[in-house]
Amino acid sequence: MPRNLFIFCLLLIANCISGSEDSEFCVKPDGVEVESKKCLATSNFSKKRYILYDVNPPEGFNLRRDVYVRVAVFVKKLLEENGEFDWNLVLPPWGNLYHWRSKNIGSQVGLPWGLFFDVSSLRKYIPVLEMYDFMKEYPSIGGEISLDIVYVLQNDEEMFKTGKFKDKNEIADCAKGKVRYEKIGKNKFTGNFWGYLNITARDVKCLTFQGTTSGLTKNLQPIFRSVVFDHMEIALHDFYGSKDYWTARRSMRYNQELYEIANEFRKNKLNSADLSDKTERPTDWKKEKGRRSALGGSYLALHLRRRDFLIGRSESVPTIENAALQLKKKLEELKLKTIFVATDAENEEYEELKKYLEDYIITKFIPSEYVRNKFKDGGIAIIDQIICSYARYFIGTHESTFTFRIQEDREIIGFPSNTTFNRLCGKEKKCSQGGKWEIVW
Ligand SMILES: Nc1nc2c(ncn2[C@@H]2O[C@H](COP(=O)(O)OP(=O)(O)OP(=O)(O)O)[C@@H](O)[C@H]2O)c(=O)[nH]1
Ligand SMILES: [Mg+2]
Repeated sequence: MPRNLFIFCLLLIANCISGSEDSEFCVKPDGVEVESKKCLATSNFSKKRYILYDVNPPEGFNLRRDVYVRVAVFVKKLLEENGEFDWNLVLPPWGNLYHWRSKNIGSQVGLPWGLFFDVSSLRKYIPVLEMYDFMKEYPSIGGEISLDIVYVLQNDEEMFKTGKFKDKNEIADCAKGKVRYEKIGKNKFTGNFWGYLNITARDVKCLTFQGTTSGLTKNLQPIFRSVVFDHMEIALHDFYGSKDYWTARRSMRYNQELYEIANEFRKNKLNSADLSDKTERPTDWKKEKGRRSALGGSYLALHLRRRDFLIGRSESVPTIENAALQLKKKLEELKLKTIFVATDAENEEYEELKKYLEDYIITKFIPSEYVRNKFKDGGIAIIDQIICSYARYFIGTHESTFTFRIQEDREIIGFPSNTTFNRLCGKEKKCSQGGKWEIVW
């Protein structure tokens, strides 16, 4: 055995035994059987385990935020029921999203969670770490990180054909053309690891999966220190709408600066402030309590989803003229004079709406160059959502996850639910309000 390799392995063993439990693992040098077994045995000294995940590339920002809740509840349960290991969730960087098309604001890939969310708040629910921190603390060889296994979740097409669903978790052949990993050597797969070229995996398996996230527990073998679940959107919520769901959701406070920008806008343009609006909240989400006494600023907020919704969901999306009629009726009923509009509409559509509502004050958030460059499309969307979440009354777009996230925030802030679960009606004969997912404390 080469002497330097022997010393390397000894050092690793020493690390595993004497190092803090936080960060060290034995790395198995490839091609050295005897030593690698020793190293593998000692790797059990460290209890730190990492869950990583990714989502189907076309999925939008707001569904991805929901997938986080599913995974966070999963990790919480692992910590409670599988306490032998220290489970950690690695936050997949944001980027390459279909809707994030603004130009001249710098790159919109590889964005850390801290840009949008308050990571210390997330940490009060489960241990999470940004990808760049994971890459610093996970062992690498020559700057390359080799993850233990990737499970690519895939639907059971048969169940979708028959409509008969039952729990399934089976290693299967990978669906043709859908897998973004390639074997390039013994124990080595490349692929789209959040855009990092220096990450590979030792193994990739496709998993026909139907069921909730907790069903994935059986795929976590003790020997795997790092497990990736790709297409995590396929795993369903364990307890959708339950207390666990809402606790995880409440931990998703936004980056403080985004609240400050939204508050500034509320104060200057909407005459809205927490004290008078009865929307004051503790800084620590864990101290927040259930209530239905929030009043909100004296404005109606509208989430007017257009663009792809005009094609994909034309039935449930009104014309601008019809939207204006619905809004007028509501403003009269509520005796409000001001509308805040969050929208992805073209400017002509926004101007058209203003034209139909000449007797009212209509405003939208226009980000400064600083805000655009720093927080990008995702941050601007969150600022819009925050402003909507503090309004006296909210009207959303049917089945938009962007709208759902606003509704959840309003439930957390403590509005009476009839001011929240409202939508613009489209051309449908019967305009149902859709699900009313009230908070559970
Ligand atoms: N700033 C801003 N952006 C918006 C608004 N509405 C939509 N967007 C953009 O469009 C994206 C919405 O896409 P998704 O997050 O997929 O939500 P959705 O398309 O409404 O819902 P799904 O049908 O479930 O995908 C956001 O992430 C924003 O980039 C809005 O009111 N304000
Ligand atoms: Mg979408």
